[in-house]
Amino acid sequence: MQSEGATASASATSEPSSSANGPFDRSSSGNQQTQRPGFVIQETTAEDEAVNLASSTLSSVMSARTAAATLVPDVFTSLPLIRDLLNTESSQVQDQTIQECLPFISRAEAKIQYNAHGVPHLDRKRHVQFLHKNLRKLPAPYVAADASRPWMFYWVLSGLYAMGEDISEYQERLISTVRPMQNTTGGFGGGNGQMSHLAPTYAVILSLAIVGGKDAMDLINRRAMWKWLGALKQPDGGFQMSVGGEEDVRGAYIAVVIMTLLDLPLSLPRDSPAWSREGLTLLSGLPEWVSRCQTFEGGISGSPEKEAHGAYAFCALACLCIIGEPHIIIPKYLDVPLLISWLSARQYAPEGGFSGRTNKLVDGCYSHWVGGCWPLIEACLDGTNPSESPSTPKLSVGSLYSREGLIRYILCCCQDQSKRGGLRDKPSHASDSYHTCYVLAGLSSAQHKWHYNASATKMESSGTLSSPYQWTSEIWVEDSQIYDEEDRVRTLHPVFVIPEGAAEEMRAYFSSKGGF
Ligand code: FPP
Ligand code: K
Ligand code: ZN
Repeated sequence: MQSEGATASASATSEPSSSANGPFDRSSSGNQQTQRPGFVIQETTAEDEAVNLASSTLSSVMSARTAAATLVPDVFTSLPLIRDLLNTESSQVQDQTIQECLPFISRAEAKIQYNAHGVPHLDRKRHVQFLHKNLRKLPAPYVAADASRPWMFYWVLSGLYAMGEDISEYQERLISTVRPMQNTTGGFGGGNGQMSHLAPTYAVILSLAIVGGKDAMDLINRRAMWKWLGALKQPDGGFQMSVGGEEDVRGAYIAVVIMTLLDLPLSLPRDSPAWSREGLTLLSGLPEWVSRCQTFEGGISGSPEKEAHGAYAFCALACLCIIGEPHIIIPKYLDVPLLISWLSARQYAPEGGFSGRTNKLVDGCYSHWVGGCWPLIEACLDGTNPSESPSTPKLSVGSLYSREGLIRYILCCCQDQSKRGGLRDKPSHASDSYHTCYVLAGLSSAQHKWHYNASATKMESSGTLSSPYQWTSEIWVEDSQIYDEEDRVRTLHPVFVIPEGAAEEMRAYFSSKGGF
């Protein structure tokens, strides 16, 4: 078994660590821990640890000391209290990652201007510029990303929207770029002349929903899309990503995103490999197939019997939240306590960010892939709003993760501080539009609380797959907010990850059209 400090060790041994309240409990003191075989309890104080780790220069020692003493809670400035003694390649890169992040979180990074809570501003201006640049002429190495052109649009548009920008200037360009990528046999390829694949098709449809408008909607061939989804549907309930390609939980999520946004019929085309006399539909066996992807660890793998990964956890939960209501469908198909335990183990201290899987490293993009699971899980536990008294404050589980930890990781470690701008995986990595998009999506969900309102007016036109249109949000306010109000970003829909209202508009447009 590999070692990664308290958080990962706890999940690796499938037994809660001896830290009673987890790594984010500010009240616990390291000296109260009981020793377990194979682990050491750090005897040094949190402040000592911060100093040891940030001791490259005297000034950084001084600022780390101040930070640890007054501004930044110890949990974000010191090594995990429980250390697994087993030394492996994984434990070494984990230790290096802590070393890499600590100066950024503990106010020791000279380049950065921190507020009184030890948190820097969101550098909107540079991140906005960075995103715009990603839709201009790119340097030669980007030819390798040719099949990701629809993704570049999606990442840039959703990132710009989150930061409050007007994205209407891209509407025409998006339409003329993606039109030739559509195949007459249904769906979109990643570039001109490429075969249809669910991943770029998802990016195209979300991007079209973001820019909106009749021209954007009308370019989609819905009948061909429905036929193609039929060709991807498998007898075991899941979806292949492309005809003859891999079947995974991304496919399960993307297929239902397409069905609901385009308001497609759920009947199975006659030539689908899943067609049978029993009148099966595009949804038959799908939640059951997703259920088979939950692993012994509690997380979700790409397909049954594989390793659990955060990106797939989001796909599985969001897929279920399109098929049904969170509080009903999630517990029906997933072991919720086990999933919560695995999701909780994804957040590390002192870094504050999420990892994608057991014994791996924090990465800014998991701010969304893992962070975006929390609103869905919280809605599942919160249940429904009683329709009789919408004014009654609803009882809520509150937050199941450290929003503060995630926000610190994002604002301290994920921002490129140079002129380049953009957001990134971790300080040693360059910013890119993918990380910029998903780090901002994670920041947004940490700054807001989502409510699922089963009592809200249902979409009139069609009852099928109408569950995802009942979400509302409010800002999340802490007693002592660590970031400045100007650093709050806009909300993105918790299931579709596009501006609030955009999914509703696309769905309404196609519902009003009725059949093909
Ligand atoms: C491992 O990468 C990553 C995966 C196994 C899954 C990646 C999938 C997504 C990010 C998104 C899928 C969703 C949709 C809707 C297309 P790694 O080994 O480089 O990273 P790690 O060390 O953090 O696991
Ligand atoms: K990664
Ligand atoms: Zn990443």
